[in-house]
Amino acid sequence: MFDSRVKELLGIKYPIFQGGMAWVATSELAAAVSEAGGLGIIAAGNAPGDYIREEIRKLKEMTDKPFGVNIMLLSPFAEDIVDIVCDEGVPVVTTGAGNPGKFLERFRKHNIKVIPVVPTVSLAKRLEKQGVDALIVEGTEAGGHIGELTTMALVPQVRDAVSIPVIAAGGIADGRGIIAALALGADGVQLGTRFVCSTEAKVHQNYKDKLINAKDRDALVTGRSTGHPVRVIKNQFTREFIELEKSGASIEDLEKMGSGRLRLAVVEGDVDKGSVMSGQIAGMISDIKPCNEIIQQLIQEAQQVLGRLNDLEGGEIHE
Ligand code: TUI
Repeated sequence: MFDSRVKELLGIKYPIFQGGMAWVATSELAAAVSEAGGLGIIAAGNAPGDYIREEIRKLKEMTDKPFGVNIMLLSPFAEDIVDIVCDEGVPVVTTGAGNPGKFLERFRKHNIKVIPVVPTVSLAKRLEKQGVDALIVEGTEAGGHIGELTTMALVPQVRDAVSIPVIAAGGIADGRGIIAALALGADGVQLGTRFVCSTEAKVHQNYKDKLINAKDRDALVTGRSTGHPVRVIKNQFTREFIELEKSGASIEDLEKMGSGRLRLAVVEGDVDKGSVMSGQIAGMISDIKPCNEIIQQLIQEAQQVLGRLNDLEGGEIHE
């Protein structure tokens, strides 16, 4: 079903990545996804280097399968994390929230496969020229910090503009989404919100419940005026944040209000005052189960969808 390029590049069974979600994507979650045949990814988020070094070592105790570390480029510790991934022999690095150009030479020297998240065709082309191994092409349906374009519009445009493998992200939570991404020209997929609702995600139960109870229009975007739009589930915090945004508050005040909110929701379980980051597909998720069951179900569903499409008589679409 899947093209073999990503599997061969990374040595994984299925080209299914687990998104590098700050606070959520710990060594336990990443190890579980890698053990299940996908690519598990530890998120560095805004965490300091020593903590991430420990997480990498913990993951290596739990699995000997390939894994990745996501470097959030807005982090004050991003440079330290680059040192640490080079030091610890991490096989794959993904990056988010910026252009990783200045670090690429060092990753190459350490034989690290680099797969940046891109929200535009222009950044995709620039990074291909600079020698990255693949791209995660993330549409605005995703949770957390997002770009403008939808997965539907962005993936085929990047596909046409580059020849390296493309991993589609944003709005994918089941087998239908996987086949849709492949139809758009992707070689693999990345899922975030689906893996938050897994047994192994060390996320407060209140956060998981909030996602499971969410409906289609509950994920909205805050912070467009700050230049850092973030998709979250609406709650008391988003109402207060939007009110402050409308009142013409400074970017500094808005960023101060947002700081520490993700931890508050994920770790403390305060889903009223915290930031419950989520993709638009939260309304599709109705259960919490182990990562290996999630991945097996994704594969099974994708095969069923392919069968259904093949059964369309003569490949024609009927009225
Ligand atoms: O990074 C993410 N999602 C995130 S990061 C995060 S932590 C955070 N919290 C509040 C404010 C800001 C960050 C929560 N969720 N996804 C990957 C992603 N990368 N989405 C968009 C981008 C991106 C944006 C601009 C990648 C590159 C880029 O380049 C701009 C440039 O410099 O060319």
